[in-house]
Amino acid sequence: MDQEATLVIIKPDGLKKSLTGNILTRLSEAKLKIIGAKVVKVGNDLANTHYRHLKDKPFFKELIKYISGKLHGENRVMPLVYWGQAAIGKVRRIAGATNPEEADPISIRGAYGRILTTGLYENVVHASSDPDEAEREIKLWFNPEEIVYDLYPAKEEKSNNQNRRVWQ
Ligand code: DAT
Ligand code: MG
Repeated sequence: MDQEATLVIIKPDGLKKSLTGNILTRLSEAKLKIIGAKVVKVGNDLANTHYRHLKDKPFFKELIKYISGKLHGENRVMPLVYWGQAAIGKVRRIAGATNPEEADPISIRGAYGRILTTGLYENVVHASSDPDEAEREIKLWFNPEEIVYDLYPAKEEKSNNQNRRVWQ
């Protein structure tokens, strides 16, 4: 299995419950490298683009409120890029199943997630599901210069008389 990158997002409930340290400790079991990390305020556009594949689901509106912090009064998430052998599968295993009640109790979602009365799964972390989604999501959440490896082709662009790198 090749080296690959995957996106993790610690969701607003993870930040509100001060779980950042616990989550990073659990993920460190995978022996992957963190090659990008930041704290981001999530607006509607970013939320909708990130979850665009779910826009026809009955829980979509609630999901957008959740990821953009409106359920927690906590408009912050922490995206991270992990890199290494079979990174996508390793992180998904440590994160646990989508439904926190079905997730292994020692997984992150099994230990810290819950189902809201609206039916939404509040499951603490996002983890990319496959290589195509990982690439789409990493390019959505990070600029090339925010990641320490050259993961995907990028190019110089001039904006406001300054050069910056953007994804090709
Ligand atoms: P995952 O986050 O495991 O990749 P997904 O991409 O299918 O799962 O869904 C994105 C998020 O939407 C998920 O983390 C929690 C919520 N969700 C998914 N399926 C749901 C369902 N059937 N009921 C309620 N919330 C759901
Ligand atoms: Mg998904």
